[in-house]
Amino acid sequence: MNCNKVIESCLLSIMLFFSGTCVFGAISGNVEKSEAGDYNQVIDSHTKAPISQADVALPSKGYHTRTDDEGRFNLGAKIDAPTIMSVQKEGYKPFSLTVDGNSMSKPIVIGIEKTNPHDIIIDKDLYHIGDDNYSTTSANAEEFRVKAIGPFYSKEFKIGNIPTTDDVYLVIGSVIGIDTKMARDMGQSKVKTTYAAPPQVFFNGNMIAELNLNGDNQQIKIPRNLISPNSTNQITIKSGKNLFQTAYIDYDDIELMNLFIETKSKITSY
Ligand SMILES: [Ca+2]
Repeated sequence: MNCNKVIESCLLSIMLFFSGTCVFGAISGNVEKSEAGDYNQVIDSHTKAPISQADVALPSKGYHTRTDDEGRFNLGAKIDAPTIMSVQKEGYKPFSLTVDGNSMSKPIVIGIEKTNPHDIIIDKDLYHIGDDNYSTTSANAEEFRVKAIGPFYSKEFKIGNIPTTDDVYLVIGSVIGIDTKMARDMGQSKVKTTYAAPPQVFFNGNMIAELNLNGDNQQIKIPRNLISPNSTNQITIKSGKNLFQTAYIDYDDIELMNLFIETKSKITSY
């Protein structure tokens, strides 16, 4: 393996896309730049061993493949706009990365991480939230191949007993299509004349974050007093409304993938 530089995907995306809740050094995966002449590969981020039979997909394009015995894979689909790519393997945290034709023009090595005992995978599927009514200049509009589930996503899931010494985070693996003013100002959305309110994230009915930008590995700290331990908890993500459409309600159409709960000990070693 000729890996000379490790770039955590969080770092990779945070510079351009991130809204500011990311915690460095504690993310669910990373992308290692490989030297030219290599191939796409999935490895264990700690042991660096290749991972065979991992599922690699571009869900919005309906494209699926698997890594071979050396962890190698080819993307047989043309990527002309930012698209969510996912890598899934039993025993590992679900991984996703927003890729485009440029980022996939050179081979990449993706390091995925084993799940921790307290991690909770809420959802590994891709969802389109909104109303299927969007401008062709919207951020990532050309990638919306999955029918909208409506203006919000909601799911109940069990949380066990989390040590009081742990901080708890909701991690959104990837999100594309957000057309907020900030996304427009950052060049993520090409919509010139309008923008939308940010999608809102609720935990057990309390708003814990607004998503202003598209990107990967957005980590949102969940206040401990909102968590019901050893019980069912609920996550809800509501799409924002187009703030310039008064004749009818136009929800911002977004796509998101990979929701999970990560816990981190407050006692960290650097
Ligand atoms: Ca819409």
